[in-house]
Amino acid sequence: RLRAETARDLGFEPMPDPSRSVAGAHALLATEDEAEATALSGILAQDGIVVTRASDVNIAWDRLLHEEFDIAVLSLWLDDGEGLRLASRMRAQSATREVPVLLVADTDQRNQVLRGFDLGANDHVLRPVDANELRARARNQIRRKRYQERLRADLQRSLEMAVTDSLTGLRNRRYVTRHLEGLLRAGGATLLLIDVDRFKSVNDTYGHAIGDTVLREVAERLRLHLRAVDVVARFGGEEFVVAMAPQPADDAGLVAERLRLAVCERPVQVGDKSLDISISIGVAVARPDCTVDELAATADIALYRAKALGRNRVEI
Ligand code: GH3
Ligand code: MG
Ligand code: MG
Ligand code: MG
Repeated sequence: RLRAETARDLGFEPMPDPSRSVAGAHALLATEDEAEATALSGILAQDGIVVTRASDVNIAWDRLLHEEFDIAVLSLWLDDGEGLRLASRMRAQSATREVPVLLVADTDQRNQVLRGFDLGANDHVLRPVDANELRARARNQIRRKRYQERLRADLQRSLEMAVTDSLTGLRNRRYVTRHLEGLLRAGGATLLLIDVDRFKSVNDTYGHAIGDTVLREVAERLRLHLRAVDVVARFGGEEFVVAMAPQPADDAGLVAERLRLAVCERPVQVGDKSLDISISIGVAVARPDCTVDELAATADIALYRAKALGRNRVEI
């Protein structure tokens, strides 16, 4: 488990921030009663909430679909009880699913309010509406919704980081291993194992930072010369892999040859330095029931042969 400090360093908030202003939040206010609409708008405006009014269910739904809201304040009795149906419709549609619903109800509508919770409403206020209560409940829902959005964005970012190699921006070893497992389960895979030639001497001659720049440039050339369906990853160190659908060895050899040329055809420019870089590639086509490790081992044998035969070449 992440320590709290680590989580904070990574930008995760432990909970919604109760001191955070809701000014600028956008509310949909749907009530059939003009006077109530004016009164509730005025109350919400005290927190800087921008209110869009809707006097019936159709107008409300249209607004919800076409504008971004942080909260929907719905009169339960809207169009003779359609308020609840609107709440449940909001939950059924992805565009409105995350918008909190605050019901405005009469004291004798408690049962409908309870049903409303089952349909996805988040909170309620009873008439006569107490200004401070409405404000507090609205703020609470808006903050919760914004927090949820942040968590979702953080999760997305974390997932992205978990599958990305930070030096090159390519997929990482973990990802490509899973991807290969999937390809093998689905019937087969082709693997290119790529190793930069005499890379140690790049580091020794020019330093590690320039070595890193070369790795980024090699990664970019590989990426540019592959189809979007082929997964290219940094496997570790100065090794890369390409995972492709099963195909005849000769076809895979042509792809590998294209990549080899893309790397060696023109020097890598780093500042005023011009470096001749090349790669060797081992190609492996999966046999039935082969595992990722077996596929990688086969490609490794081919790669070793490419190195032994002089480097800057493809072996199958
Ligand atoms: P060969 O043609 O046989 O592959 O020779 P080589 O020098 O590339 O092989 P070797 O495996 O001996 O050296 C690989 C070098 O790659 C060693 C290591 O310092 C360097 N290396 C590994 N990871 C990184 C990295 O992330 N950045 C940099 N700059 N260098 C790295
Ligand atoms: Mg190596
Ligand atoms: Mg080596
Ligand atoms: Mg090498």
